Amino acid sequence: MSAPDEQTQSGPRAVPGSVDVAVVGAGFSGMYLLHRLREMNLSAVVFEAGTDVGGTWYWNRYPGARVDVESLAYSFSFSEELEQEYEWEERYPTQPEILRYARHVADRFDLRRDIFFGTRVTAAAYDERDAAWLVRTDRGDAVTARFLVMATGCLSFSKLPEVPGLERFRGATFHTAHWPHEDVDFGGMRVGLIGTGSSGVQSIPVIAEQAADLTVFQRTPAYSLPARNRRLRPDEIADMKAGYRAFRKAQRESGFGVPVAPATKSALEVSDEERDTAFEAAWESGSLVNLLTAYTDLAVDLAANDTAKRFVHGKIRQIVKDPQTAEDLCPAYPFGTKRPCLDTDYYETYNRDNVHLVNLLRTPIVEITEKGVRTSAGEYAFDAIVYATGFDAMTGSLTNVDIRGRGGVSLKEAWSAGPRTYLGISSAGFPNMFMITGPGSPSVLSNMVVSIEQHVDWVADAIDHLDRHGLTTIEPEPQAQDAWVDHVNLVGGFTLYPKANSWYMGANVPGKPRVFMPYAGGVGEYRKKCDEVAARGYEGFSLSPDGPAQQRPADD
Ligand code: N01
Repeated sequence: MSAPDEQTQSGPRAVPGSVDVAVVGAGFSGMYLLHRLREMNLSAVVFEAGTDVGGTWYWNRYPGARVDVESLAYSFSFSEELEQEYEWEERYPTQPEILRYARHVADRFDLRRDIFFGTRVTAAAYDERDAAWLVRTDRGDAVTARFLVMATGCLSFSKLPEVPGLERFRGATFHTAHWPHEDVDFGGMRVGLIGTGSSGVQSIPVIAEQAADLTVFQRTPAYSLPARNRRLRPDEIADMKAGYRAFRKAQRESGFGVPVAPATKSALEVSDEERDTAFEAAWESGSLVNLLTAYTDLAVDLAANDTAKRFVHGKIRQIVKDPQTAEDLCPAYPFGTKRPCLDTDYYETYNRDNVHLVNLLRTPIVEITEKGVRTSAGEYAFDAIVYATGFDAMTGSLTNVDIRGRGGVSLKEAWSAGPRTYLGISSAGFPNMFMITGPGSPSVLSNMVVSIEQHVDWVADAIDHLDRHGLTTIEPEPQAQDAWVDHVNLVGGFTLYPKANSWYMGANVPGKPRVFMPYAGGVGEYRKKCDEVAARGYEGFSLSPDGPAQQRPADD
């Protein structure tokens, strides 16, 4: 173990010059990892660009922001005391409630003393001679670490629309992923909102209630299901707390990190009435996964998927009174192939007199002007524009840090044709660097907290294994990585996911390689694979006492 020795400065506390592990990000991943590392008596430093813990839930403060996994399931399982003492209020908690939870965890486990807030990691370079990472920040810190862990989140590098004139607009502008910390009041304002993914779908009904007028610019409609959110009842909280161990086991063995009864029938083998009853129950249940998992083949067979697609289209046409608006809101791509949304009164909001939908497929945005938004049909004037335009997902938060592995090769170069990882945890050429919920792992196709805990535990155990066996470096073997990338593509290819232009595919970022990035094999199967790899002495990784000898510089 390296002892914190020489010090560099970052704010009032001194950043240690050398640690065992440098962690980037103090969201759920970074917080739990720090806790695990401390339990192992390793020295660690966490750098966080925000001024507090929480990651996603620190940045995404837009009106209506909630998680769409139930609170009692979207919570840490590593501490039974934490599970028992924490009191969730709502079925689907608001952003402030989740941030409160993150802060509680930070305080309860005394995490803040090793976290450097307001500090962004700008570069990390692997020194082959010393088998260590040199991590640099925007505050001038330089820290040497035996291990680097990127706990930077899958949806944290935000993007603006690729249209000219963004800087010209004279009114107020907002991005859902960088919402101000103080209250924003749209009262009396004409607001334009671009983007109808989860962030748009959640914020539109709330902004519509405040604004004088709201115009929504939609390029691709979302499939959105009603959340049926409510306050939790004391009896259901007590039941969950009494049965938490069995529930956590079921989460870990499930497909999405959310236990659901496995489907037994094809959507095409049942009568229309039976299917409608099942779909109606899923719609009423207020769940993100119940509709997609109602039948065995909805995610893999187009004809089966069409039945779910028609069902949701029917609901949209029933709710939205203006027929043209209803048609514009009906997605053409298969259900579930872009991330579905959970909403409160999303479709109902289009029945309000002060809400208008602009279909960008008919009239694309030409430019942002001083007054507002110009489409091919004309100019719309606004007092404020909200960009709900999403993220350079899964890879953006990794490739936009100047990470350089062996031979000075940058991660951006190494992934120029798409991300290449072994197990979504690490990448060949980047020894002793781990990613929490990286591309090639279930990550965004799962309850993130379940996947985060699994990765953090795996990484902590891997470091422990190295230390116990007198080993210094761990790095994927290129053949194992190639095989894993092929497997991820093969499994993705069995599903309908590649059929949509989604951020899962990198399709929302011009020029980004079109690759299905998450692993679609399910969190249970994936966990088994990771456990097997570890049990077989980290099969597919090269473990070395002093770094891969053949890679050492000639003068060494
Ligand atoms: O981002 P998105 P998000 N011109 O990428 C449109 C998680 N999340 O922030 O689809 C016009 O989904 C873009 O159009 P298109 C969740 O995993 C979770 O909403 O690319 N439009 C799309 O409509 C989610 O999936 C929660 O054609 C442009 C929208 O902007 C993920 O984060 C809440 C455009 C972006 O939607 C991302 O969600 C919020 C352009 N140039 C987020 N560029 C919960 O747990 C982009 N768009 C509830």
